Parts: sequence; structure tokens; C-alpha cells
Amino acid sequence: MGMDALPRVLVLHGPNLNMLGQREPQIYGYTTLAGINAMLVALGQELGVEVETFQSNHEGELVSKIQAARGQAAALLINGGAYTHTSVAILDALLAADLPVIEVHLSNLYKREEFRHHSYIARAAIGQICGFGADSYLLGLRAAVNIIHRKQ
Ligand code: CA2
Repeated sequence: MGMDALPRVLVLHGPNLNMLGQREPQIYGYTTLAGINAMLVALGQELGVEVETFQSNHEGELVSKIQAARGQAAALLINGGAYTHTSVAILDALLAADLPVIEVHLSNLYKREEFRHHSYIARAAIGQICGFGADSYLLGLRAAVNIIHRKQ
């Protein structure tokens, strides 16, 4: 058993995702954000990565967290919430972070309103997983770990 630190995956949740499980369960499911985070940490343990989670309703806080991840995290999983469809600032931060980015969404964006069909984040992401509810995050974490291992 080595003493090397495990690779870290940073999971970012954007605005309103703190409300999960409390409103609109028909769209976003019954799982709370704490529940999703716990499942991610448990899967991370299984897959040999440390999972750090962070939620913010503030665009600038998400930008700062992405900036700080450079050189600290091995990959970044992001559900940008509504900022997905609006934020060039988050896109620019992701491009500058020089990390593998995986975009996830609970709902299937392409079944929903036209304005949700476009993602700024997608330009910075290796790929996007959407439509599987909380499972989108777990699938995304698996993809992140595979990418990390291929790179090491
Ligand atoms: O499907 C997703 O994961 C979204 O990123 C969720 C965002 C939405 O703006 C994106 O288009 C798709 C909204 C998150 C709002 O979450 C809530 C959860 C419970 C109650 C109310 C809002």
C-alpha cells in the first residue's frame, strides 16, 4: 500500500441544485444533493479516487473554484445548472483549467425547452451525460476515472 494521495475528482453543482429532492421531483428526481454527493464519494472509494463536491448559486464562486482546481484535481465533473446555457465565464474558466471536464445533467436537455439545447460548457467538455437522473453523475464519475487512468 503506497502513501501516494489518490487522484482527486472535483464535482461542481451549479445554481438551484441545492433544492434537489425538495421541488420538481418529476423532472429532477427524489434524491437530494447530499444523497448524490454520498453516492459519488462511495463510488469514488470503490474506484480509487477522492471525490470533492461543491455547490454554489453564484457564477463567480464556481469560476473561482474551477480556477483553484488547476493542478489540484485530476478531472472535473460539472453540472452547471442554468449557467450551462448562459455562462461564457464558466466556459473560459474550464478552458483555462487544463483538466479533463465531463458535463452532466440530471434531465435530458434535448427533450426540454429549446434554450436548454445549447451548452456553453460542452465546448470545454470531453463529453456530456444527461437524462439519467442521479445516475448521470455516477456514469460521469466512471468516465472521469477511466480518463484519469488512461492518462497516468
Ligand atoms: O438537468 C439538469 O441537471 C440541469 O442542469 C438542471 C438545471 C437546469 O437549468 C438545466 O437546464 C438542466 C436546473 C437545476 C434546478 O434544480 C432544481 C432542483 C429541484 C427543485 C428545483 C430546481
